Amino acid sequence: MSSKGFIFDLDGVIVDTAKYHFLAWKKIADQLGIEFTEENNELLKGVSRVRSLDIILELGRKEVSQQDKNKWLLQKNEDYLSQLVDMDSSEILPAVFEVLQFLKDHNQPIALGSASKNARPILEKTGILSYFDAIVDGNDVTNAKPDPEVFLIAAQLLNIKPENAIVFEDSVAGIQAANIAKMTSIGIGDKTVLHQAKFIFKDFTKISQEFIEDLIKAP
Ligand code: B16
Ligand code: MG
Repeated sequence: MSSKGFIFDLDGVIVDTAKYHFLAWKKIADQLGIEFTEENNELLKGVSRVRSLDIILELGRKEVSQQDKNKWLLQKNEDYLSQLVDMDSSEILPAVFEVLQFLKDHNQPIALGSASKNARPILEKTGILSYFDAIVDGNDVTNAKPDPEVFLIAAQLLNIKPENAIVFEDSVAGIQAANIAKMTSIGIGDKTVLHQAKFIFKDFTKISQEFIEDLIKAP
């Protein structure tokens, strides 16, 4: 048995912040006169803030100056953060806390690997910051998923080999990043969307303790 490490994406895996991102982006899109639907919002999952704005502008076939982009990016983040003010542990997705606790009880190293620049305050507000031995977020990386940078840094900080890392991800780009890094990818969500993942579960309630034990024990 070689020592394993578990890397969690944040949005869509630990908490469902996609709905808050959507509301904030929708306000920007409305002001820009761009139609932006919940279906369009799928394109922004796991994608950086800067790239998200570019995708919305592409949807509306609009071009704006860099100065205006900076203004929209600031407004989006202020709006998003204002929605997180009252966030607490009730926002943690079902069975995530139990899995984190199970891993801690089995002395498994845990890291966060997220594109979000707001990851730390979210972990703090939901009361699970202390479960993480390493946090790698949008402030630490230069290349966005599917580039494996975020997960490779996380594995390095956990002091484990990439092939011994297990990644929980809800986005296609994140699954691809984990696969490129030769990590074990576990998709959380729709199996038709996340078909490139090694294992796929609708959510954490579908993951048994035996399954996690087997991951820990795998050679
Ligand atoms: P922020 P993840 C990603 O987080 C979100 O999925 C994505 O929708 C968001 O645009 C991105 O974080 C950046 O977030 O504006 O907070 O820096 O899924 O990689 O945890
Ligand atoms: Mg995600």
